Amino acid sequence: MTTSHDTDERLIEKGRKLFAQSWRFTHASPSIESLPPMGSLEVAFAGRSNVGKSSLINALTGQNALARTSHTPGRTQELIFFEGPEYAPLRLVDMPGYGYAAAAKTKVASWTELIHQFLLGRTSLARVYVLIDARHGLKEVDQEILKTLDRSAVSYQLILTKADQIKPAELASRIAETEAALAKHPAAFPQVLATSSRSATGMPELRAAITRLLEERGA
Ligand SMILES: Nc1nc2c(ncn2[C@@H]2O[C@H](COP(=O)(O)OP(=O)(O)O)[C@@H](O)[C@H]2O)c(=O)[nH]1
Ligand SMILES: [Mg+2]
Repeated sequence: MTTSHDTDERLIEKGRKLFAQSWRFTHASPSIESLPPMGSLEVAFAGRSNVGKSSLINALTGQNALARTSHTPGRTQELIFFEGPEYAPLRLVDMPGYGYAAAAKTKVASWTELIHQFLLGRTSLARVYVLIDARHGLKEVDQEILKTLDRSAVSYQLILTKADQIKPAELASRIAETEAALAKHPAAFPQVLATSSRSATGMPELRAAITRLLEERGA
């Protein structure tokens, strides 16, 4: 008999193996015109500047220098593509951060346009993870992205980052509060994942979820 517990264990192990392979940088796009041709399924990571997108990609793949992490917010303003092993065609996309207050208005407008166009018009995009800082919770700028995702056909889920920075009780209430806010977004996964790139909390579960997605899409 196969139980859901067996399924979870199987996906965790398969996810571990998938992400233990070698991942590599393949492409950087500063504009919609320069995107790589669609091919493999894509999983994108969106969120405010400094929320931990690049760190999460590094933690997922166990490759600390894969995605560039920065102490200077607003640096990655391109869509950055990474590819995995041949047997599992999958791309990870590190998205430009939004909500960076110190940037020029015209620049912010063009980054915002790039983010929203990508989320709405990319049929190879299979899932978007929207990262939210566990210390701060959902902000107004995040709501704009959720609204765009509600209009797109993409499945999306929220991830709380930097869970190591707050106490367990505070994390539990942040999760509950964020899940409550998702009631207004029926297109989103109702559950929120809590992660830490520093302690690797939530990484096995996230790898398993991406592996499940690949299986569902027959990739
Ligand atoms: N404590 C802690 N710090 C983190 C974590 N993830 C990222 N950071 C830090 O947050 C800052 C921004 O991370 P980065 O991945 O560059 O964010 P991005 O702008 O969204 O790509 C860096 O100083 C990281 O070291 C985490 O899980 N825990
Ligand atoms: Mg980054």
